[in-house]
Amino acid sequence: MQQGNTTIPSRGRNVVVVGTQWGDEGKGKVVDWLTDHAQGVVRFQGGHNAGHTLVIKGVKTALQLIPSGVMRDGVHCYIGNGVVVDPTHLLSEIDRLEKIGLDVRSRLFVSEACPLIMPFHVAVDKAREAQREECGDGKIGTTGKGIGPAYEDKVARRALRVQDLKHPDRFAKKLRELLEVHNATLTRLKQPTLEFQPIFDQAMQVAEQIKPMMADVGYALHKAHQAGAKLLFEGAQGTLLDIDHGTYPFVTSSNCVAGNAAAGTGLGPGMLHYILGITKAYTTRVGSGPFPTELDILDEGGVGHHLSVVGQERGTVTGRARRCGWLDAAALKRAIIINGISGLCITKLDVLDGLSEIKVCIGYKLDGLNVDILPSDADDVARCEPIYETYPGWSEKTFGLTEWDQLPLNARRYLERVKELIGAPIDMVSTGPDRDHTILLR
Ligand code: 2SA
Ligand code: MG
Repeated sequence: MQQGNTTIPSRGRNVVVVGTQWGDEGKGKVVDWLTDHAQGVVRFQGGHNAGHTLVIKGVKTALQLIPSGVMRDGVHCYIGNGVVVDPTHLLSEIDRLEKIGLDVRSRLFVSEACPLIMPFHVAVDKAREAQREECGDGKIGTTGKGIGPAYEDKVARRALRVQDLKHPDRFAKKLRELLEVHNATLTRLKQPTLEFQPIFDQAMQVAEQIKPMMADVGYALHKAHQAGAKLLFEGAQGTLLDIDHGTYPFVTSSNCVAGNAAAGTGLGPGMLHYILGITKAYTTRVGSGPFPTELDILDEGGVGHHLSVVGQERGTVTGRARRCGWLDAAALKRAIIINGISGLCITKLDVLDGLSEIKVCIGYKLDGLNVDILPSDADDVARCEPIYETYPGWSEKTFGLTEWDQLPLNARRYLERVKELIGAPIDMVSTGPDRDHTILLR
């Protein structure tokens, strides 16, 4: 993968970009940067719960469902079968992008096999969260977009899919069945039920606009690859939110790990040549669940507050304040193994500017024992006490730097140590939100 006259080393040409933490690592910016030399960008999981923020020439754009490649003229954008699609949201996101002058419809390809998110999924998602809170079980802190209930229908083999939008009779039959299931849940949760007709009418209305974008995405990717296209697979959320490998049940409902770039698109795993892990120079988490290195973001003058304010750590979709803490190398180690990371991009290094000292968690004390990797059981993670290494910080500004040699000595030492601790190469460093605020290391 090339950028300017520099090159990201890869054994082949297709790159998978995944978050190695709890999401919001800055994947959107990196995908946009890499897209300079890609012909296709592909989403393979999640839905419009994702919030990928891009800053181009000082102008900020947040994407939720549409691949970040849309910001580059002529780049093809694919929504793979692993993504859950809210058709009404899809059209509103397209409209928003068209308003800023982008041509979207002619280069967006939506897999016919994507499960649809319908209004009752949103209602059930929200009602369940309210119930969890009421029962004192603690909310998961979902984005309230209906993601979990939509994936439940997929796994239960009853989901409405994008292809059903082409067949009104089939759509109506499946919709009635689904409404029965979800209205029963809503009734049990003491929430109003939903009616068939408005949902059906709305779906048929959006269907007309979505039909021209429907595609056999797996085959289209295969043909693009055969024709020499470089493809970028854009992960959403992060490894520690993965339905299988994350801090279950405080996770999202899809596989966020690199392996799903194949199953979630219909291209074989041998076509995934380079796995780029995106890691923020500290850690954030939005929503509930254990977070060993968490700091108090409300303690003014404290490091947590610094990270939250300087890093502008708020949910892109929900506006929620993100929880903040030190970098956790023991959690990263897990992410590197699961994803088979080829190289890392460390983002938001500039947020650490001005801190007198910087800590990294290198393992945990768990029930009196030393542990060197994030445990898989969330209850164990909640009992983990981080073991830290402490390094001197730097007072110089790293914001916007583009060369390794321009970084303060302590920043370089910090990155070298992180590399050693996690056992994966750092191939890129991002020093600000803009495309150009990027250092390439190899
Ligand atoms: P869901 O809605 O079922 O996927 O929520 C389940 C958990 O997954 C977390 N999650 C996220 N975490 C970080 N970033 C996400 N995207 C938005 C962003 C989130 C936002 O980029 O900021 O705006 O709040 C994202 N999407 C899902 C979620 O917090 C739950 O912990
Ligand atoms: Mg985000």
